[in-house]
Amino acid sequence: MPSLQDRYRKTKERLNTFGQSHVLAFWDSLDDSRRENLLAQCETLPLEILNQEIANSSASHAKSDPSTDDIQPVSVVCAQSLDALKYRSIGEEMVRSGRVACFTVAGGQGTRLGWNGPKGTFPATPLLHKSLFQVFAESILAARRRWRGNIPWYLMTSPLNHQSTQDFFREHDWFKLGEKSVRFFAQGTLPSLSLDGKILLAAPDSIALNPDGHGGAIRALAASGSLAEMRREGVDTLSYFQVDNPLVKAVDPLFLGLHAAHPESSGEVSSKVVAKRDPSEKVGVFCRRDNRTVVLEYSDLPLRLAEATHPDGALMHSAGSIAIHAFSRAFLERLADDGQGLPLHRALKKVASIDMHSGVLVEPVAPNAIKMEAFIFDAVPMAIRSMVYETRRNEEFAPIKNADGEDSAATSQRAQSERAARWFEACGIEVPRDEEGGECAATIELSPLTALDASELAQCANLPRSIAVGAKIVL
Ligand code: UD2
Repeated sequence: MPSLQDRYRKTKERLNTFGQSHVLAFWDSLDDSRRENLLAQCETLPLEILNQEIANSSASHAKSDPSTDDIQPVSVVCAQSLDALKYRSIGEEMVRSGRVACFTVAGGQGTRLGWNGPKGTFPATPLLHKSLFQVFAESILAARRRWRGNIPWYLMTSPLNHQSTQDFFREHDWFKLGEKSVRFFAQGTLPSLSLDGKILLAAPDSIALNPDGHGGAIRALAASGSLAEMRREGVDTLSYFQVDNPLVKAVDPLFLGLHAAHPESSGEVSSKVVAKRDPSEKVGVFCRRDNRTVVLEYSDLPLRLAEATHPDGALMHSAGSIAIHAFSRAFLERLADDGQGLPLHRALKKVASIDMHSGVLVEPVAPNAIKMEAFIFDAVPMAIRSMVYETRRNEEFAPIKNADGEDSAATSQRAQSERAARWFEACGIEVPRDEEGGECAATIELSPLTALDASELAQCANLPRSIAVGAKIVL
C-alpha cells in the first residue's frame, strides 16, 4: 500500500503534466483524512480526456460553427404502415421469455423543476399525487402481470442522489416489485472547469464535480456489473426511458418487436419520436448526416434548420426525440468494450467554487464554469442502422421538466387525465367535454395497474357508465 506522501508525489506529477497542479494548492492546510479525500478524487480524474476536450474547445473557438449543409430529414416508421399484430406478438414473446429489462436514467439534478430531492420522487399524478417512480413501478408491475416476464428494472442515479433514491424505494417497499429486481448504480462524474480550462474546487479538499451526463450510462452499466448480470440472466434488450415522463410505456411490446424484427432496424438501437409541436420545442431532433441517423440536441440545431419547411408547410426536421429507446445489450457491450466513451458536450453554467487565494467559497452571479456531459443519443450513429418510430404524443409523452408553463406538472397532469378520458371514450363511456372535442371537464387518474391501454380498460369490471362534469375519478 503506497503511503500518502508517495501518492501525493505521484498525483502532483500527473496534475503538473496537465497544467492542473493548483488542485493541490491547499494541501499543507489539510489534515490526513481530508488529504485522503482529495487524493482519492484526483486519482480517478480522467485528465487525458479533459485535456483533449480543452484542446478541442480552443480549436472550435477559432473555427466558425461546423457546417450543417449536409443535414437531411430522417425517414420514420409509422404505426399506420405496419403489421402491428405481428410485431406486438414478437415483443410480447421477448418479454415473456425474460429477455427485456427496463432502464431509467435518473441521475440528473432537476434544477429547472426546483424540486429538492431526486426528480423521480416528484408527485406526478393528478389526484393521488403518486411519484414518478411509483408510476413507472406500477407500469412495470402491470407489464409483468400481463405478459408474465421477470422485467428487472435498472436505475442509474448519480453520486449526488444515489442514497436518497435508494432510501425512497426502501421506504415504499420497492413498490411491490421486489427488492432484488430493482437495481441501482451510480453514474460517473466529471470536474467542472473554469472558462480557461482549470479544474474548479468546491472546497480545499474537494473538486467541483458534476454528473457525466446520461451518456455516462454506457460506462456505468459496464463498470457496475449490470451488463454482465443481464447477460447471466438472459436479458438482451433494454427498454430505456427518462425519469420525467409519466406517460411512458415502460414496456411496449410493439416497439420492442419492431426493434427486434423490423427491416429498418439492426436490432442495436431504436428510438421513438413525435412530431415537434413547433420549431422551438426543446427536444432533440433526429436527422440524417453523412448517411447516418443522428440526433441534434435542440441547442445545437440552427434556427434556419429548425424552421425549415416542406412545400406543404410541414416542418422538415420534425422528428422530435422523446428520449425513449430500445437498446440491445450486445450493442452497449460493444460500445463499453471500445472504451472510447461518447463525445462530451459543453455547457456554460454557474458553479460555486473556492477562491484560490482565500479558500473562501464564491457563489457566482453569472455563468463561470464549463460542465461537460455525454449524451446517450450520440450512440445512435454508432449503430449499423437505427430505426426511428413515430408515435402519438398524447399517448406517450407529457414530461415534467419545469416548475410552471410548458412541460410542467400542470400540463402533464392534464395530459394524463386526457389520455384516460380518451380510453374511457374508446370503451363507450361518456366523458364530459368543454365543447365538442374540447378539453375533458373531469379529472381522471388511471393507474397502469388498472389498464395499460384502452383495450385492457374495456375488460375491467365496474367501469362507470358516464362521468359527471367536475368529477374526480381514480381507478
Ligand atoms: C432531454 C433531451 C432532449 C429531448 C428531451 C425529451 C438531453 C440532453 N436532451 O432534454 O433532446 O429528447 O429530453 O424529454 O437529454 N440525466 C442523468 N444523468 C445526467 C444528466 C441527466 O441521468 O448526468 C437524466 C435525467 O435524470 C433525465 C434525463 O437524463 O431523466 C434528461 O435529462 P435533461 O433534463 O438534462 O434533458 P432535457 O429534459 O433537457
